[in-house]
Amino acid sequence: MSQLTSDITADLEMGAGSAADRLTDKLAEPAGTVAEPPRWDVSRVEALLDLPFSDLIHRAQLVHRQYHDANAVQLSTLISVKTGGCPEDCGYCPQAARYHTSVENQDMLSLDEVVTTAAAAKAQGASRFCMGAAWRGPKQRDIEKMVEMVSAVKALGLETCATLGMLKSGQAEQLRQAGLDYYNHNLDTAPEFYDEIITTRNYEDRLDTLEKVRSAGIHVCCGGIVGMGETRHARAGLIGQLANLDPYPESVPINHLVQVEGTPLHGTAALDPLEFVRTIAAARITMPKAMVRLSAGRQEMSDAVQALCFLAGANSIFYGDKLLTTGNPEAERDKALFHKLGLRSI
Ligand code: SAM
Ligand code: DTB
Ligand code: SF4
Repeated sequence: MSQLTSDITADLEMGAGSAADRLTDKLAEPAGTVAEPPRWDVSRVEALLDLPFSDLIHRAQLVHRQYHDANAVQLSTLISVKTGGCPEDCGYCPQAARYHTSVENQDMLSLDEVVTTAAAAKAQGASRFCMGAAWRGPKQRDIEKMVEMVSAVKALGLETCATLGMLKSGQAEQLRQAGLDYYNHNLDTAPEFYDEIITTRNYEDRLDTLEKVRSAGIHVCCGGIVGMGETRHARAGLIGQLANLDPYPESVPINHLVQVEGTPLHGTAALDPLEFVRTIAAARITMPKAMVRLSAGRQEMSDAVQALCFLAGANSIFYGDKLLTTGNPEAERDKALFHKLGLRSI
């Protein structure tokens, strides 16, 4: 056990009140100036992930209850507005043109199709509607269509989110103008593992798009994928990168890799579900005010693992029977799960 882990464990053993105070001092104190070290260097996040499971979940619960209603979960529904044929080489993605998967390419949906789906999502209880496109980044004519979609979805009274790839100067402002509340752009994994997963865009490109989103006044939705064969150290690296964004993202999707036949990552050794739960807990502790979304991979998860994710601080899910191209639990299964756990949707 590392020194930091044993310090944290000792704190937790001192009792709930003092443990919370001391851990807040030790782990959650933000750095005030650029000259100071990052708030969450990898070893500090790794020390969290190394905690005994119950201590980690206890700590996550303390943070979660300090900032959120522990029984409320936000619902976002996804739609793929343009599917497949993507020029990028993300090793997990069924929409990359270069991999032979069963995804059928679909040109951009019409405004009507998007609005009808958004209205149905709202009627089912979703509060946010996220529009995704299989692009390296949008062209100007794509932005014009997205602007129409965003304003029409916003007019339904839903929060709007889009994930369209890398943005060029001025595009984020146009989306903001149309009423875009959130832009999703993931870091995906730790910097040192990144090149094994994607080569057609680099980490800096991603940070650059996040900066454009932030400067345009759009909320940042940024997370990653676990279960891609990364080490625990790399999971700590991803969480550290996210937590050290200044400010950290308002919304943090933690995806479990959905293994799709034909993609390079198909056949990756399965991740222990408790490691996934630990990653959620680390996201919660390091980004206390963020909405932490239990994202892709829920269809393959038992109710028990999902319940542990909520206990670890997840307070958002993708809702509706499809993610972008792969399956997600049916709304009825989620309603039954929420009922069983006494959760209410927001
Ligand atoms: N093309 C845009 C981009 O990549 O920036 C937006 C859409 S892309 C599909 C959005 C995110 O979905 C990716 O960054 C990745 O984190 C996630 N994703 C894609 N395929 C996945 C899979 N098989 N399992 C889990 N997450 C996945
Ligand atoms: C995110 O972090 N996860 C969502 C959303 N942002 C766009 C996408 C998950 C995609 C899973 C694979 C698929 O359905 O194609
Ligand atoms: Fe393209 Fe996005 Fe898939 Fe990467 S994750 S291949 S950029 S659709």
